[in-house]
Amino acid sequence: MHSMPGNGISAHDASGATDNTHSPDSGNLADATLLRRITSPADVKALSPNTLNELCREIRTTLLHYGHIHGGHIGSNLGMVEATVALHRVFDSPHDRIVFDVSHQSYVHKMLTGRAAAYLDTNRFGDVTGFTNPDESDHDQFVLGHTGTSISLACGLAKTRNMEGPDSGIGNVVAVIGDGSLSSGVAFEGLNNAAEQGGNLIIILNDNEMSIAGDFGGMYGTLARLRASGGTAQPNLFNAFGLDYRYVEHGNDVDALVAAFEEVRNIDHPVVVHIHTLKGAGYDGEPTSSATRIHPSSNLSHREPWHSDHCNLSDHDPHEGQCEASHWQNPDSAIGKPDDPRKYYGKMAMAALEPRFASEPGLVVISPATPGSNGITHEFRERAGSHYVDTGITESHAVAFAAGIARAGGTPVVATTASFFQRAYDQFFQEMSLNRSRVTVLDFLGGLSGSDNTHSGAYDVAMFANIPGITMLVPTSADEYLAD
Ligand SMILES: Cc1ncc(C[n+]2csc(CCOP(=O)(O)OP(=O)(O)O)c2C)c(N)n1
Repeated sequence: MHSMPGNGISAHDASGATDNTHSPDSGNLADATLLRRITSPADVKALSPNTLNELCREIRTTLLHYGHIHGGHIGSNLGMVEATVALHRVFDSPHDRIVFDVSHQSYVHKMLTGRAAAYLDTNRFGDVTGFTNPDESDHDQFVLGHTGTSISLACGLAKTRNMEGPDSGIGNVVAVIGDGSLSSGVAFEGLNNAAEQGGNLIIILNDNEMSIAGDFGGMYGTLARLRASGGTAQPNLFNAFGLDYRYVEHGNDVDALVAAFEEVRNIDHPVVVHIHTLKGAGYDGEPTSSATRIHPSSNLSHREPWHSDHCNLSDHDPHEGQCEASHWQNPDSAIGKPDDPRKYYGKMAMAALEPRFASEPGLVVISPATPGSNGITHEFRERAGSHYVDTGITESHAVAFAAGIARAGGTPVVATTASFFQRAYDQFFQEMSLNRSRVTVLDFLGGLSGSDNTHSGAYDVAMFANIPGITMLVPTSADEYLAD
């Protein structure tokens, strides 16, 4: 059991076992009396300080209930409950601009900005989208769904404020970015711009030690040492970019966060506030009163399913990311549990590649941080060893990396979702096409599909078809798929 101080939140049992504590009926939403009264951030500010924990408890119950019935990025949002309450307690949105990276963690923000009914009332669950959207609210700055751009967008908002002053109508500018999203190259471009630009810019780094799967990359050792040292370890990645830096160990303690955010509100230069949170906090039910926070750093794989759900949270396969019921039945599943098409075809591809590892040392499967949703199971990754590389959220790098492997005579297979490949257009063009690099690309969820506007694969044919030398195959059956 992992617990945090102050608020008595607990998370998933380290064994990975999933309990059924949270049936759709668990938590009496009729009791969400505080949350029901919140119609704007002004109402959060009007609460007495000692009711903030109760508001967080109500929000967490609401998220769990919503997740059971509707699905969504519940793990990410559970970890951000206290931080979002503290943001709206301290900052003055929409005058102060809060930019959520990816924005999959913005459910609590939506609850606190006039949209709580869309999470409280079952028959209104479809009222809001899963990401921020300015068409929904003035408190939402951008339509987003891809990672890593929040710092750049925030730099842009801050630049205009710096140039136009009060006429811009922009106060503090806050970017909220996860540790996983920080691996996106564009995030580093944003960090690099921020210090040079100067002026007020507050970057909240929500470090829950996870991307969808585990984090990948040398940078994460640096973050771990910062966490272990209470933010004092050297080298400090953010100082190296010329940025001021603060650390908050108890990132699920609303009072600690309010204090930290108050310190940086109206700051006159860019600052990174690194907060240590727990993804899925509160998922396993009954609160614990333990004052000891034990973070499950040693075994995070069991938390991968918490990233997002498309159905009942208690119905997890502990090693899989989603459990969306669909008409796609996995014939290999002993219990006949259906896989969605991405997983179904992804698993099939991995099953075909795996026997080749023994005789093809240069065969490498590359996933830019999206293994679970594409059928690259935890078990497969373990067995594949160095034949599998999760490059982090790095589509551009992943494609260029594959081109390098191909040039050296290896056999790269790059797999991710079609809309994320948009990030790598130039690497497809230059590193792959102009260099005639032989790379196999597994392009999931391409074409017209049921995804939202931020994840639509509708542009993949147009994108790939315009790059010389790419042969695009669209199998219509498992036989065709494996033959390709
Ligand atoms: C360009 C791009 N690639 C991949 C994804 C898929 N994706 C969505 S969220 C996410 C992980 C984000 O991790 P983190 O920023 O740490 O946030 P957390 O969910 O842990 O709070 C990934 C890989 C994406 N949205 N955009």
